[in-house]
Amino acid sequence: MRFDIVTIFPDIFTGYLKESILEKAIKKGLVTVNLHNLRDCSEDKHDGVDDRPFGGGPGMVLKVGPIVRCVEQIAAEASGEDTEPKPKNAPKVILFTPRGTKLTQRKVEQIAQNDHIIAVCGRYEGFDQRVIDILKPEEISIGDYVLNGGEVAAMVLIDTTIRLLPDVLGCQESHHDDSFSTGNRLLESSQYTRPRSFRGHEVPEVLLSGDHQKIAQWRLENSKKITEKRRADLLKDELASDE
Ligand code: 6GU
Repeated sequence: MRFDIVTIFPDIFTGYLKESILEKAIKKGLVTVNLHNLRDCSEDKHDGVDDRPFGGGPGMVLKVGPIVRCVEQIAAEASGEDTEPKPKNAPKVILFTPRGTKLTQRKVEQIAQNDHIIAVCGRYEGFDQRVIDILKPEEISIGDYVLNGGEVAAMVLIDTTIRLLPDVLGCQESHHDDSFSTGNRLLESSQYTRPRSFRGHEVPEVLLSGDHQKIAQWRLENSKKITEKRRADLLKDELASDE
């Protein structure tokens, strides 16, 4: 899977790309992440990528030209590249913005079907609408709160999609039982590891019993209790069934 990230702060990503599961996936050749500085696509010598909104109002708007040129250039280069295997489809363009549709595990599963994603990170007050009219991206938000920009959201998308790719996770970290994945609407049950006793707080006896059926039952009950208390909406979704 290939990601091209368009941002005015490419350095935000460098630490994240160098650690843990993502670093391993990149080294194994399973994931490629290319960073593009939007300023390299500005047309004026002052590196302008934003301007004041027509009609007035606070803040700045990301200009249409630099983003459209940058995304088109990435797509053109990718289609002309002599890579094996050839990309199956045109790249999917994603725009990160608080007014996008919300990223859910189901949406992540859909997006992970693409082998090439071009993700544009918003800043300031948003994008010139013509970016959306021309590139026809999917506008994505990661939740009902406001970030300073789409960079953290882009990292969330990379993180959530690559763990669904074959061979990215070891069996130790398998994603199949993850909360929110299709077919699982329960939050994780509580976990314990050594020591058995810490400051008078004991591990539940059943987990030490070796009775796997009882343990599975305890975990399911524990999951249900936690889900009911914190996220009753997930249980309601299950009743409403899958679309
Ligand atoms: Cl993708 N961008 C910004 N700026 N704020 C957000 C967001 C994205 N998702 C949630 N809040």
